[in-house]
Amino acid sequence: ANLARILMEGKLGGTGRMVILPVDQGFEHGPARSFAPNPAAYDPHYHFELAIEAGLNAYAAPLGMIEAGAATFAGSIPTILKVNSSNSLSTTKDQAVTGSVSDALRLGCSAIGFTIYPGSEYQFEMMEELRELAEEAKAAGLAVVVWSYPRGPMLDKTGETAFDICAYAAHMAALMGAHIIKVKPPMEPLSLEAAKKVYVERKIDGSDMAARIRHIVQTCFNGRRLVVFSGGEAKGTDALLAEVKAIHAGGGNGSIVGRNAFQRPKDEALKLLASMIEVYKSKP
Ligand code: FBP
Repeated sequence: ANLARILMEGKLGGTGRMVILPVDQGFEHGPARSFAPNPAAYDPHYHFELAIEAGLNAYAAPLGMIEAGAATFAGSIPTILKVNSSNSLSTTKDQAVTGSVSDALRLGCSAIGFTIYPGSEYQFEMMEELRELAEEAKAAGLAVVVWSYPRGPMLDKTGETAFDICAYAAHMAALMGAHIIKVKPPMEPLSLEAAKKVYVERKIDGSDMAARIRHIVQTCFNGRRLVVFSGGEAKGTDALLAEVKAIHAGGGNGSIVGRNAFQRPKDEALKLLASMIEVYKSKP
């Protein structure tokens, strides 16, 4: 029922496609890097209002952000409580557990959100934490959203978003029981030597973004799980919409876009989100 709440909400309700606003960048990158480009975004209410006015499917944030808006906005839009977080002051590729299933229930959230870093020295601890929290969340009827972001000693910056690595990370999130899987848009080239051979031999098409998205969806149980793609650092409207069109053409379920939305003035953000929704409503 909680997953259905997310899928049925907003302007994309009932289409199987979704756009979600994630605002955990204050934790992950710090407040100045996140909110100074649009100071209105220091206010947690701003993000609830933006997500509601844009007609999005859900709003995802850490505990403090959801608590600060709960009294005013509870029930107005499905929320995803981000229950772990990293920060840019740390040199380790790890996340601390910063919220609980009982917090999510108390705040009327529809889901918990959890980040794993496949490839990091701490990946197994993160996966074990996810296992426990996901079991508890599902027992309470909450959906589970997993941010699967590869990083660690064997991956350079390009490797983190390489096609084979993204597919591997997405598949692991599906295996961990995620209802919604969030990865970065997959890029060329392939990263692992072994994967290069397999991908070429098995003729897995990674020639363009839509083909790569199609493969990521395939690795998430052939479309039996929902896959959404993040927006990344602020970029131009045309570049973002081109990516969204490729996600849609490749059968992805949607976008989870933070900085590209809340770092713009609100009217521009609303315009951009409306254009993204139009793409997802169109025939792929
Ligand atoms: P953006 O659209 O701003 O990229 O948000 C997506 C997101 O997953 C956030 O939820 C998270 O804070 C951020 O990206 C993490 O990015 P990174 O780990 O690459 O710094």
